[in-house]
Amino acid sequence: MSVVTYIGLGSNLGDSRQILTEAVQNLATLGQVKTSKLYESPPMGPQDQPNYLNAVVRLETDLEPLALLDELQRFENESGRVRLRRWGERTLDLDLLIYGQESIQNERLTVPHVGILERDFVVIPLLDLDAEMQLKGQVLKSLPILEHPTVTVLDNEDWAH
Ligand code: PH2
Ligand code: MG
Ligand code: MG
Repeated sequence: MSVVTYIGLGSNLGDSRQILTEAVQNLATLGQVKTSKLYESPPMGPQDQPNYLNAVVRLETDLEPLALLDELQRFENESGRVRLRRWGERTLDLDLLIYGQESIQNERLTVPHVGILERDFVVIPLLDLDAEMQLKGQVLKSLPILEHPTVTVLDNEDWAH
């Protein structure tokens, strides 16, 4: 039985656009994918780091949550992941944002991912993929953070192809 999941993609080190494109191709080996637009966003956390490229992928997969997390971490590592500090710069970050309707809390995983509703670089690409999405009882398109978005569109949904 396949499940609809959403994966957050971020990069602000190296050739971020190429790194995210390869990440989409890797995700496509796990099931059917659909990509959001590609965005540039100012860093959340330490300000002395480059802007991020961000996007979200909708992935329909048969993998169980922890098996999916293993694959995401494998892709991060295979991309030569460098991560210098908490909230700091990194070559590739793949976050399991949403897994079907499930709420998951264990040592390795919190789903829905913490902080989704406060991050326009996550909410805006999620809305590309499902304009009517609701999460934790909130209608995403009505969130106040969307009144003053900090993200810029770099490319349309075809950016990874
Ligand atoms: N990821 C972080 C820390 N800060 N800022 C932006 N704009 N985008 C990110 O993906 C991001 C961040 C750690 O995962
Ligand atoms: Mg992250
Ligand atoms: Mg992460």
